[in-house]
This record gives sequence, C-alpha cells and structure tokens, in this order.
Amino acid sequence: MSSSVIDFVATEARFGAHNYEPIGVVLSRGEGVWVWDTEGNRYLDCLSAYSAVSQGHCHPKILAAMVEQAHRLTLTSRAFHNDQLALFYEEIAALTGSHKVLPMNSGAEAVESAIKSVRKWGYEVKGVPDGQAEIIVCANNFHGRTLGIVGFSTDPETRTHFGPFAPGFKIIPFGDATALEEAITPNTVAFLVEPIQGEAGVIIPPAGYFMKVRELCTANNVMLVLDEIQTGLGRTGKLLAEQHEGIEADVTLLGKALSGGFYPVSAVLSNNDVLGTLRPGQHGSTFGGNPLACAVARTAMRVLVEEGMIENAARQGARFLQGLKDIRANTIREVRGRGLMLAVELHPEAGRARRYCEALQGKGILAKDTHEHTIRIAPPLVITSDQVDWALERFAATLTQDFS
Ligand code: IF1
Repeated sequence: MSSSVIDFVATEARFGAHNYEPIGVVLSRGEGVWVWDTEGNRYLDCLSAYSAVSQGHCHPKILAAMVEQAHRLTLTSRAFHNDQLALFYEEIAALTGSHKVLPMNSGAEAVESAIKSVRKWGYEVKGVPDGQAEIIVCANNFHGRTLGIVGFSTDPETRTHFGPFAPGFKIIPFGDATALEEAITPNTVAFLVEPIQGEAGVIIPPAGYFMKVRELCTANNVMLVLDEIQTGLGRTGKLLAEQHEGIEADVTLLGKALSGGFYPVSAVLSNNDVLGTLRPGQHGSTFGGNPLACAVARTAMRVLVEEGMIENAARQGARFLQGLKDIRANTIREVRGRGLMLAVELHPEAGRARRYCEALQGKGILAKDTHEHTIRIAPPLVITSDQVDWALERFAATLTQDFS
C-alpha cells in the first residue's frame, strides 16, 4: 500500500465514528461498472453502493442534468413551488402507475414516512381506535437505521442498546403466509415487507407467497407496503420486483437508484388514499422534493428505461446466476439471485465471506460480504456479457482457492 492509502484510511479511523469496517481500498473515480482507487487500480464494482448506482458510475446524462440544474436552482423548500417537482411527479407516476407521490431523501425516511402515513390512514379511514394501530413486519428485515425502524429489526447488531423503542410492530417469519394470516387483527393497518430480503442475504420467498399476501391484505383491509428501495428500478430484471409476483402493492417505497447514486432521493408511492391523509403541516422535509433532486431523479428514471437497463439486468442477471451455479467449488453452499441481485452463500467451513471479498479485490472485483458467510453481488445494470464472463472467471478462481 502506498502512503496515501494509509493516510486516507488512518485519518478516517482517527476522526470518524467506527460504524463501518470498509475493505482496504480507497476509491477516487468511477465510470460505468468500473471504479479506480487512488493508485490507479481498476475494479469491477459488484456492490453498486448497495444498488444505488444501478445506472453505472457518473452516468453522463444524469451528471449533465445535475450540473445544469445546480446552475439554475437547487433548493426552495416546499414553502414555495419549484418547476421540477410537478414534472418529477408526472414522470414517476407514469413509470410506476402510482397516483400519489411523497418525495423524501434517504430510504429510511421513505420507510418512516410510510409508517406514519399508514397509521394515519388506519385511524382516519379504516377506523382503528387511536393509538392502537399495528404494523406487521418480517424477521430478518432491513428497512434502514432510524430509531423507529431499528426498533422492529431482529438483528441484535442493528438494535442492541439503541432502545427504548416504539411499540406497534409485530414480527412474523418471512415467506410464511399462514403466519401473516394469524398475525392480522382488526387493528392491523399494514404489512411492511421487502420483495426479496437484501441484508438477510438475498432471500427469495417461495413462489406464490406474495399472491397469498396480496389476498390476505385485500381481504382484511391491510395496506401492503413493499420496500422496493433495493429491489426496485430494474435491479431484479423488472421495473419493480412485485412484477415477478404478479401483484401490486398499496404503497411502494423507492430510493437508492432513484438518483443513480448522485444524490439521496427517495419516494413513497401509493395507488390509493394512504398519502391522501397527509394534510399541510403534518409531514415534510427541508430537502424532500427539491429541484436538484427532482432533476436528477427524472434523468435517472429516463436513462434506466431509454437505455434498456431493466432488460439488461434480466439478461445479464440470468447469465451471472447460471455462471455462478456452474462453478464447481466445495466452498459454495448455495447461489441465489433474481436479475442482478445475487448472492453466493458459502459453507461455514469455508471461512468468512470477508476473506473471499478481500481475495476478489486482489483480482479486480469489489464485492461485499453480508453476515458471516454470504457474498453479495449487485453490479450496475449496464454490465455487458463480456464483463459478466470476466467477473465469473475471477469468482471461480476465488471460490476454488484454498485459504487454509
Ligand atoms: C447501511 C443492507 C443493502 C434497504 C431497504 C431501506 C433501506 C435499505 C430494503 C434504507 C438500505 C443499505 C444501507 C446500508 C446497507 C444496505 C444494505 F446490507 F443492509 F441490506 F443495500 F443491501 N430499505 N440498505 O436495503 O435506505 O436510508 O440507507 O437510504 O449500511 O445501512 P437508506
């Protein structure tokens, strides 16, 4: 390592809260699927900033939109109208088929906003007695880091010593429709769930699960809230992961790739009157819906569609998944994935996934472990067949490597 790398790492460690443990690479430039470190080494990015950079690093059209808008107007607050918000609403509604939009910034804010909205809907429309609203969530969920959200996490690392937490959440197993049926009461206002559990290790629910979930929610007047912050906007090979299940959520949450990684932009979308319960002054955000965010998001959505990234995610995802399945290595326990949201789960005896990620780094690939034994793979949706094959060669070499 050169002295400059040591300096960046040491300085971060000296001044920063140690709430991350990054792989020892200092990145300074990105273009498409590639990133470069401070020493000029090139890597294929198989994390895409946790799926936020789906359109590829520094996409030229999103960059141009951002720069152009930054020259004109960046922030007005919602105290005044701006000439980008209406266009953002129109375009995101047309893309997703939603009627109402609430713009926020981070993913966690979108989740919090949805929780507030479905509770309000529960009291004012469904008729739940005040203070009694229940929201059902799944074990091993990941919806963000705010207090409200970590309060219903089941991951000890995420929640320990951050309490006390807010009541009103019931936790059931993921992929178990009977558990949902049993958990619903007259006070249940919503079921909040990821279409595919990301942090849990890319867990795909059994076929038919979401059909049954949809039926149960409709029958019991329970809002189905799908957290598509990671799965949405093409990541799984469809615009929304719900399309794989043949269902429609009542409330859909988007974030991450909504800006192509340029800026935090998130949104709550609803196809009924959930967002309609919010009146002036009852919810908001200084930055939510700002013209810079809207201009960036409009272009991020446009290039996703115009440049065929969603279809490419389906095609390259299938190629990547098959290629991973074809690797004969006794380190591999299971390979999972849909579109370009992939994971390799290692046998516990193979050692920590982190070591494999470090070995991949040495071969020019950046990937991220999740939990002890799973390597998560989520490259930008602009990846080509040649690049998938290039990556597969390196995954094969790494997964067959003997670390003992
Ligand atoms: C971290 C995982 C990914 C999310 C879903 C909401 C949010 C996220 C489904 C919150 C955020 C991130 C954040 C990052 C790790 C990460 C992650 F490993 F935890 F699961 F992407 F794979 N809903 N996911 O996945 O969005 O507020 O961060 O904008 O370290 O917290 P945010």
